[in-house]
Amino acid sequence: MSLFKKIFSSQKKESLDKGLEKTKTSFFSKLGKAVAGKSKVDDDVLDNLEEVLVSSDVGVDTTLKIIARIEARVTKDKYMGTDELNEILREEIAGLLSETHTGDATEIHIPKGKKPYVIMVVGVNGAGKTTTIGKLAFQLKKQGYKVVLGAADTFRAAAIDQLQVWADRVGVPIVKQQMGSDPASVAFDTLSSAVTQDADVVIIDTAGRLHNKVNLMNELTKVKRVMQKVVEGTPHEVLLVLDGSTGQNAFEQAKQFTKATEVTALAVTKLDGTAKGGVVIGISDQFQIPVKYIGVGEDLEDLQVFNKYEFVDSFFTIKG
Ligand SMILES: Nc1nc2c(ncn2[C@@H]2O[C@H](COP(=O)(O)OP(=O)(O)O)[C@@H](O)[C@H]2O)c(=O)[nH]1
Ligand SMILES: [Mg+2]
Repeated sequence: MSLFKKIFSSQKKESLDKGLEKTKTSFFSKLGKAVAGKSKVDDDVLDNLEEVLVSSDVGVDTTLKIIARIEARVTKDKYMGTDELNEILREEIAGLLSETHTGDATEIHIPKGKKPYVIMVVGVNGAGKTTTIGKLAFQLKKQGYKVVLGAADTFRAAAIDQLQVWADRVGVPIVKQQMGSDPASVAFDTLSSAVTQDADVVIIDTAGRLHNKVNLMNELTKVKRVMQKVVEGTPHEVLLVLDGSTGQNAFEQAKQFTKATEVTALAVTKLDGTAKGGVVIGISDQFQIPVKYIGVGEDLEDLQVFNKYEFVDSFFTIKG
């Protein structure tokens, strides 16, 4: 591994550790209480552990899988100490997540031969779509890709302005129309412009306001159909942005959106501001759709390519 890579990954680790701080503090304090006065992992400890995992937003189904794995280990090793629990959790959760064959990338991957590669970003209002687009554009540009943004969230003037601010910060072109215009028409213009400019990646912002599934479905379907008139097979990626600080509600949103449109990747944001970071473990386990990115802050650099091993490692490491 080159020195640069080492430096980069240690920076990444630092910001991940920092981003997960609230989650870890809360988790370990609960775990401490769960094993207080117990030296061995017995049924009581397992019961308490189940509660800790559920209350840390890992989700019931995933928690049950984790407990079953630990129970199996306790059956083999009856004298398993509670001091080992941390390490055991780390191993078993990594093992569980390794059954899904995603979340092991370390940098953004844009497939060759799809030019422009079109990413449509969806999610409810306030989830962090526009911010994630800005951060993503920053990283893609740094990796050498030519990026164009499309402001297809035309519902509020502020949404268009906000994307413009990010475009200026990052230094990438943006295609927009005035507030209230047809999102599909903005998407069409964006792709046309990207083709003319010979851009590598297009990222389309969308509105999350559509309060019912039929509306949402119709609008996203229309945006897709119109984009396909410019570039065949687009969008190549539909990225659903979920607000991690909403915990179980993020699961619900994922369920709703996957019913409304074909989501191909997930981003979980705002992990830095919450103790509910365990939600990423549950979402990675429960959905067939890979978590590709996590948001760990509001700055340009605060979007990470999700790597489940790095995540679990950071989650279960207590700073000495
Ligand atoms: N702390 C933190 N805040 C974030 C993160 N991602 C987004 N936000 C904030 O969440 C709010 C809503 O984000 P925005 O991108 O406007 O959401 P949108 O409505 O889905 O486009 C803004 O104040 C962002 O700064 C994150 O990873 N960490
Ligand atoms: Mg927005």
